[in-house]
Amino acid sequence: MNQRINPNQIDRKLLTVSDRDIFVTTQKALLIGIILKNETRADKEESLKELVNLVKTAGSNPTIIQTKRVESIDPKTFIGKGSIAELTDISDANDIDVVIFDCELSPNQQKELRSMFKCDVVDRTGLILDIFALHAQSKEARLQVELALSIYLKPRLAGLGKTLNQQGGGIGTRGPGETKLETDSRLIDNRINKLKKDLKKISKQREVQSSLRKKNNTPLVSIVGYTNAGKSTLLEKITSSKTYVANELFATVDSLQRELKIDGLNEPIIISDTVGFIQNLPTTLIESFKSTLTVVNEASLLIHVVDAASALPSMHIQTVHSILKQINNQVPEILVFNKIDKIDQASKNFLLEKFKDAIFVSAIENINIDTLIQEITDKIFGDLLNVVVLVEPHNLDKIYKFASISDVKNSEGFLKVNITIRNHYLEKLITKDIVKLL
Ligand SMILES: Nc1nc2c(ncn2[C@@H]2O[C@H](COP(=O)(O)OP(=O)(O)OP(=O)(O)O)[C@@H](O)[C@H]2O)c(=O)[nH]1
Ligand SMILES: [Mg+2]
Repeated sequence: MNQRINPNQIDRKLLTVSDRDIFVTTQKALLIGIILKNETRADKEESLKELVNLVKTAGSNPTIIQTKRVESIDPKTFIGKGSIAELTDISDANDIDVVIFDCELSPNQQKELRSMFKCDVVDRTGLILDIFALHAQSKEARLQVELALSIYLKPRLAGLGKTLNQQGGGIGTRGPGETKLETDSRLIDNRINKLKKDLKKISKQREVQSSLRKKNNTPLVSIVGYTNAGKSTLLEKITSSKTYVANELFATVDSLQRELKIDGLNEPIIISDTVGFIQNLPTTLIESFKSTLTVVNEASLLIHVVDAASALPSMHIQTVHSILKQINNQVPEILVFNKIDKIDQASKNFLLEKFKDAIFVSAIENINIDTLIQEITDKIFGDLLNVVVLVEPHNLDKIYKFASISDVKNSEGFLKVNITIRNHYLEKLITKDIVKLL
């Protein structure tokens, strides 16, 4: 069993050495925000705040935060020599264990920076991969994370050299659960191929489940959204089930499905929770998680959850839309602003004005959850209609399952029945010649 580990108690350098070494002090991290040409400090503020949360979630301590303007990217070191000299002084003076850049570094840049800082240097991608490794629970998620990490690590192995082999790896070099990543460059390709094969097997099983669901015509709704928007909390609230909720980024890495039973309808709706999105989500992760993300593509409806209290809800919405586009998703969505208990009336009015079709809820305070369930039901099963239909007497039994009947009259060998029914079922009964509309 993969045991959940409290990230606040992990020292990454020692994690893979033995269980005894897990509970030691946290690493001190120096965070470096990057402002590129044509970008403003304000543009990058949110990204840097996010980096702080990512570092905390990964179990390190964001001890010092620096921002550097980069006019032109140095192919060897990303930031210029002057800035590096300044930052290495800060790192030395503060006994920093890991330097984290809020950008993507090439394997060579990472190697060069490691030797300059004389400690571990990690980029945003490495950090996100590390959190995925920490949080992956199911076999599939763990294989997917290991695949993404192996692909990321492969060109970086040369730069890690002895450090990695002796210490067992830092952020971005540790496998999911207790797995030790393959660090021998001659063997890594074999491992990548094996992981791909194993994942293919699991995705075949997923296909079987999905075709069963399709055969039974069970509707599937998928919850998507930016990380930490409250997707798992909402799933828990809607379906009255237990899921893992935490104030961490990427608390959910596995895809999870729950049934929503609706009063008066005899078919459940399957609601799936999945991994959250973030700006600059590493492409290797999207690739490796493709099969988990197929659930999002197979859904007939998306619930797109947005944290109403976030500083940049529009940026979060755009990020989610652009990742959905990358996986060729065209499923219609209901936009849901969650955490409205955290915002004041003025902010709510602003969002109401800007996003007229959205639903505003609080999963924690149970505000408007019924409205959301109603909206999901209406979208999946169509409107609730009150109609009079003609039915042959022997077919009356077949209607009870789908409709509530208020009045039955005889009419020239037929029954004239007044029913209340969802459009989805009415169409089904008409196509099967069980009822005729009057
Ligand atoms: N105030 C408030 N907090 C909420 C609400 N819904 C969720 N939260 C909190 O937001 C944090 C994230 O919730 P999750 O449900 O784990 O969010 P998620 O979208 O599943 O996050 P990831 O799986 O990490 O992408 C937790 O601390 C929740 O308690 C809400 O309606 N109001
Ligand atoms: Mg979650």
